[in-house]
Amino acid sequence: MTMTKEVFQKEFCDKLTTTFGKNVEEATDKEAFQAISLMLKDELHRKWQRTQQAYQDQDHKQVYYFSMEFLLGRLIETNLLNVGWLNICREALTDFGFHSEEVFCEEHDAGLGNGGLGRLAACFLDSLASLKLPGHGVGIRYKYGLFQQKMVNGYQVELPDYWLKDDYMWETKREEEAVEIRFGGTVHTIQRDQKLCFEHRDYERVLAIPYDVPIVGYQNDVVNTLQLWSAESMSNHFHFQSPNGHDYYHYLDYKRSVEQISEFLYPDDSYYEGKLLRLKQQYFLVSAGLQSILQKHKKSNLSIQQIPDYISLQINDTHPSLIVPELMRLLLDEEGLGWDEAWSITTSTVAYTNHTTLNEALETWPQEMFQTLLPRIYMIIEEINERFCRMLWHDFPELRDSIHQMAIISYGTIHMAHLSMVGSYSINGVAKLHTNILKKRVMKPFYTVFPERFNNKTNGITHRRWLLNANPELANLLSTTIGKGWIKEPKELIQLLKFAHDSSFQEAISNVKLRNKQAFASFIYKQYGIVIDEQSIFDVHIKRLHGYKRQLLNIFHILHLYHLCRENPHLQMTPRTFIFGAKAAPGYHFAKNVIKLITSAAEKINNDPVAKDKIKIIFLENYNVSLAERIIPAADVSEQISTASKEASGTGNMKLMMNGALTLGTRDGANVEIAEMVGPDNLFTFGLTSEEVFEYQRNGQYRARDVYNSDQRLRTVLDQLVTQFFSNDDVEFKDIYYSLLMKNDEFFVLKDFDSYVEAQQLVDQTYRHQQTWLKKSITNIAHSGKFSSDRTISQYANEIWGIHPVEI
Ligand code: 26W
Repeated sequence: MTMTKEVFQKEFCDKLTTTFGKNVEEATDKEAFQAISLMLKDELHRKWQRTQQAYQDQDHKQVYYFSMEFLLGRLIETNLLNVGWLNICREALTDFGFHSEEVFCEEHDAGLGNGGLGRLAACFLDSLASLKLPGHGVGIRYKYGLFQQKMVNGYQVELPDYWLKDDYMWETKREEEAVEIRFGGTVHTIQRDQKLCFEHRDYERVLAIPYDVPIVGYQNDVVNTLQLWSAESMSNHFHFQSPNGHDYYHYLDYKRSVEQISEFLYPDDSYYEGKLLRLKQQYFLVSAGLQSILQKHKKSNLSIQQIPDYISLQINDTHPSLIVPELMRLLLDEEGLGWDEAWSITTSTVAYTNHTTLNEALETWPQEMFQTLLPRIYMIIEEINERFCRMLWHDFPELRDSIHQMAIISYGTIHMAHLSMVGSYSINGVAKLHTNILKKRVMKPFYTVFPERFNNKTNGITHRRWLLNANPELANLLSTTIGKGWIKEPKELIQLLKFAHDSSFQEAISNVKLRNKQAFASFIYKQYGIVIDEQSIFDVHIKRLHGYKRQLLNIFHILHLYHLCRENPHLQMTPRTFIFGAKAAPGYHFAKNVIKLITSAAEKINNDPVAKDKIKIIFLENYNVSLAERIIPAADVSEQISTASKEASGTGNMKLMMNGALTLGTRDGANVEIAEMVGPDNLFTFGLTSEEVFEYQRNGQYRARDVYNSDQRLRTVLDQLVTQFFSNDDVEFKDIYYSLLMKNDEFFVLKDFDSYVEAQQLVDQTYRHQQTWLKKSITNIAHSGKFSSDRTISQYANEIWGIHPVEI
């Protein structure tokens, strides 16, 4: 039956009655949300079953995207849009006196990820389903997602994110598909039928239970699966026999330690810490996911040798890289294959994506800890390592001096990136520049050995969430101007170029932006009681807080502007609202200091009459996916100012350009490709190039102190950090000061300052010519189609996975 408003309203009322015993007048927003999700669930589950049946019947290769993070945000709007009910639902709710936005906000934002890597995984799932591709996610059902950030006196305080408190409406528990995971114990070598076998004894047993979340394609009947695994204890692991209660207390200890495994998401982004529990999580994910995939494979009467023809396993960074030895273990110990055959299957099935070249983010594990937790897996890695090093010695004499740098295990440390490269058939970076840096520098010797494995897949974002849903007014304007084709084929946005100079279209674009800015301003007023000027430039810096992302450079420029205002109260400048949103890893001292610096500057500047009509600083509390959906449509300027070479790609840059913001950026990550598309006149580029950064790192000739000494503006700003400029507490920003002057400014903040100030002046001047600005803005939207994750996923499907669309 096709859905109409009348049918929707009737079913909605029925659901309210049968679930809550209420009618529409009595129902709360939360109950309304739950009723809608239940209606959707009925619809989705039918399509879900049909999709899975079609995948089985039609004998398709499927891909599984293994990731420790899926940063989904809310799903209600996506699901409504994708089944074609969104407008009907909005109208129906309005008729009944609900505000649809408030009803949708009842869904808890699912924050099972830190930042870029986790959000990318969520965008990829959306594109897989929307392109009718048989691809699924495999992750962990953390009881607590990324912490909630609360600001107290300008400091970040972390609170637990208990997102499951009201039941997660989209998940289905599949107890019957549980599998067992084994930790610890000892491995014994035994002879069985002339064959050497490995027997794992005295291990701890953990039950892994999958919770399936439907991933709905855009109006195409496809529903794929995100399988999230939860750890539970096995009561039959114990024999309750002791009369003094010892067994029972042992059981309680065991239960607590098991449930810890899927308890919370580690809040570290691009900074690695070798925590035992994280290693447990990684093996738990990989072993549970793989066992369940292999079971399904065997059920469809396919042979083990056919695995590479029917399955691709993509690993999202090295976090799931234990998939290599775990697949080997299953093939050797459970299926009885020989090493060579098992290795050939494994290395034709696993593919690896790298998301960072930062040294401090590369995963390694201490051999001893690893061996105790995963004795059999360790043995397999040892064997992989030995064979790999032997191969290098024989086949690559020119690399003999590098073998110790390429080994998987060296000096008591296991290198997960090495394991990932040796064990997979594809190794990809996430933007052109990043892939070249991998090939030419970070992974150079591996590129010599496996040149055919390396490839680039520039990231993308789902335009359905980030344009169609987040910015409905702009989406409507685009559709009335160039037709609706862009929704299915985002590259069609290029037709907008014809209208870049059209003054009535410019005006329409400008009106949409203004209304989005007004909506955001009223949100800010409600939330923080701060009034912001809708006519000011909304200058947006939203991403995790990290040294290399250089929020510090931004705030230094603001402090400099403030100084100019104080010197000259009649300063000519376009009013600006600087908007920050960022969480810092709880243990990252420097990042937390930068947050405090931003909030202290906000406190001082926002309350100074001299700067009143010129500068406002907003630090948004608890930046997450849902908040991003509010800010991005209202942004004028997109801050993408990482130290060149450090940001693998960036994806916020793409979301912002797609919504008409102009990039102010370094030549880093995907900024390079954005610049290539829109041309140098349609964004603001500044700063050192990656090659210059590498050269300084090599020759050691950068002297931060010289820059400080020779630039009066920087001296003023930096000295304020250690005097009583912000408050009475003069120690607060000493660490930032020292990191720049004593530790020689690792991220070249001072070095790029002059060039950044100049670029910011150009932003100011350009904004004064609204027609010029709007032309640039339209040009950005027109070229943003390339950065849809539909393009990215098509490339993965064709060039890495070999999977094809399925007709349901
Ligand atoms: C083990 C600690 C840890 C945790 C997360 C190390 C590294 C990570 C991720 C790889 C960090 C991350 O999210 N990287 C980002 O990935 C995005 C998607 O490809 C890119 O757009 C960003 O540039 C990159 O920083």
